[in-house]
Parts: sequence; C-alpha cells; structure tokens
Amino acid sequence: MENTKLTARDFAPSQPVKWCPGCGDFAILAQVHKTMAAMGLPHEKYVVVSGIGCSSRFPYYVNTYGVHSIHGRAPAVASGIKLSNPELSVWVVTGDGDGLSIGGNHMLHAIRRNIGLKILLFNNRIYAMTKGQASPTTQLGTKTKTTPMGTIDYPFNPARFAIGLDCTFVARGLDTDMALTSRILERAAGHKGTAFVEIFQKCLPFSEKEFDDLKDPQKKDDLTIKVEHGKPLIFGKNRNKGIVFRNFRSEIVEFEAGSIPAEVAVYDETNAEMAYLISGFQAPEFPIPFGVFRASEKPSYEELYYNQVAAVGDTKGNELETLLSGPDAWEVK
Ligand SMILES: Cc1ncc(C[n+]2csc(CCOP(=O)(O)OP(=O)(O)O)c2C)c(N)n1
Repeated sequence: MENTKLTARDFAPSQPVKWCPGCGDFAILAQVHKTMAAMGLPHEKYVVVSGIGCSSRFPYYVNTYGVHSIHGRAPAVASGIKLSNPELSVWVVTGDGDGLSIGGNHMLHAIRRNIGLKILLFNNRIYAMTKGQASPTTQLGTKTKTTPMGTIDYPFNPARFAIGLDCTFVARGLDTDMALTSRILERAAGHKGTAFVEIFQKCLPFSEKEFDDLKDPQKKDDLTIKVEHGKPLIFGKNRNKGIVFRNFRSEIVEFEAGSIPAEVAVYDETNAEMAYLISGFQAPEFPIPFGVFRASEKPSYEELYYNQVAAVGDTKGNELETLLSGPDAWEVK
C-alpha cells in the first residue's frame, strides 16, 4: 500500500518538461503538483486527460495516470473514465483552441451533464503548438498568422460560456498569480460536479503582449477585480472603486477609501445571475474579474447514473434481447 502523504515533488515528472522558457504553463503545472499533494490521494487515484496542443502535453508532466488523447476530445475520454470509476480524481487539461474550437461541442456537453471533472482551460488566446493562428479567444483586431489584417471574429469568453451552461463551479485564474491560482485549484479539487477553471496563460512566442497590463504593478489594481464570496466588489489602487448592480446593469462608483457605500454589491458565488454579469466584464469599461465566480451544488452525472442503475436493478425485462425483439420491435415490410 502506497504512503498517501505525498509532496508536490512526488507528482513532478521524471522527464524534462518541453515548453518554451517563460511559458505560463510551468507555473500552472507547479500549482497542480501542489494541489494533488494537498488532496492526499495516492498517485493511482488521479488521471490527467488532455487533447492536442502545448498545454495538452500536461499528462506527461504529472506523475499519475494520464491520457494524451485526440484533438478536442479530452472531455469525452475523461467522462468515460470518471463514469467507469467515480472514485478517481479526473483532470482535463486543454487549451482555448483544443477545448473551444474543435472541442467546443464536447466541452459543452461535459459541462451540462455536471460530470465530476476538473477542467483546466489554459487561455493564451492563440494556437501555440501550430505556431500562432487565431483561436476562438483571440481578441478582435489581433494580427496573427491566419489574420494578417487583424481578426474580425468576436472572441469567446470561456468563463461566461461555462456560467451560461449552469456549470456548478466556474473560476478564472492567472498564471503569474500563484496565490490566486492555488486557492482556485484547491476549491476545484474538492468540488463534486464539473469544475471549470479558465487560466489566463502567457505564450511568449505567439501572444507575447497578452495580459501584460493585468500584471503591470502600476495598472493591475485598476484593471482587475478579485471576486470573493461574501466580500464587497471593490478594486482600484486606492481600493476606492466599487461595483453596483442596478436594474441588471453593472456600474462603477467611486468613494472615499475605507468608506464603502452600502450600494456596492457583496459578491455571492451561489447567485448565477451575479456570476453571469461579472464574467462579462471587459476592460477598459470594467475591471477584468478573477477568482471563483460560481460555486453551487447539484447531483453529479455519475451519481445520477449509479442511482439509476441501482434503482433499475438486474431485471430480465431490460435485457438487450427483449429490447430488440420484444413487444416494441417492428419490421419494415
Ligand atoms: C484533427 C486535428 N486538427 C488540427 C490539428 C492541429 N492542431 C494541433 S494543436 C492545435 C491548436 C492548439 O491550440 P490550443 O488548444 O490553444 O493549445 P496551445 O498550443 O495554445 O497550448 C491544432 C489546431 C490536429 N492536431 N488535429
């Protein structure tokens, strides 16, 4: 029996990690190692499933079971694994191209089922592995290899997509904010249904400037807001700006630091409408939100499935032969 008191180092790979120097994936990987160690399960209880892309090399870099599957299909492969053995902690690692372009359909059905997967979507707003084509999250007007005059596609907002599907856990992290990402992963790890975590992640060769302002010490406090359950929605270098929701519209109010007006909203992660409003925030009109946007509970797919199997039981009436040639069968003549 393996000792389950593992450390982050025990989850590190035995082989070199092949990402470009400075890639945001390294920091996320280190946090996943730590989170798995903190969960206290032995190696064989974890499975990391990915599709195709730089981010999708992840299973090689975690010392657990893993499947490097096919482009966009990680949610389907992971769903099968989770359903066959719900005791496993199943993690999906995907990119904005893998998970939202070719895999968008698979992603949406995994989420709507509330199957117990931890889905980490690394959003670098580009196809990195294939060298810089526009992805569904590339911002309007960005010049890429496939959009030399600037993209004319309106970009996708992954966190908002998940909230729109009533995903029971939705969060957004940032590769350089380890304290934040660590808190999010810890909560995602303990969540029962689908946990969808979007992580903004820098790709040095192909989306070098993305997210720079959100990390700039001079700008970041005015450009971002940390969302925390039960805490007022305030932000700004002097903590003197707040969010007010009036008639289903969001507004920014300014106040004297330290005296937060009562009209400033207190964040409630169980409120789907609030989560939807906050997840739509775009700069420069509104600060970019980070943290846990939504956390709620409903029975997971695997729970409903096994309950149904137990309720139906082993009855002869449900045998395949009866279904194929029983009273409901008919013949085309
Ligand atoms: C069926 C299929 N279509 C296209 C490709 C080419 N392809 C490989 S990775 C990739 C995009 C990966 O982008 P993303 O998911 O954002 O990951 P990143 O490399 O940025 O981490 C594409 C289009 C493929 N491997 N298979």
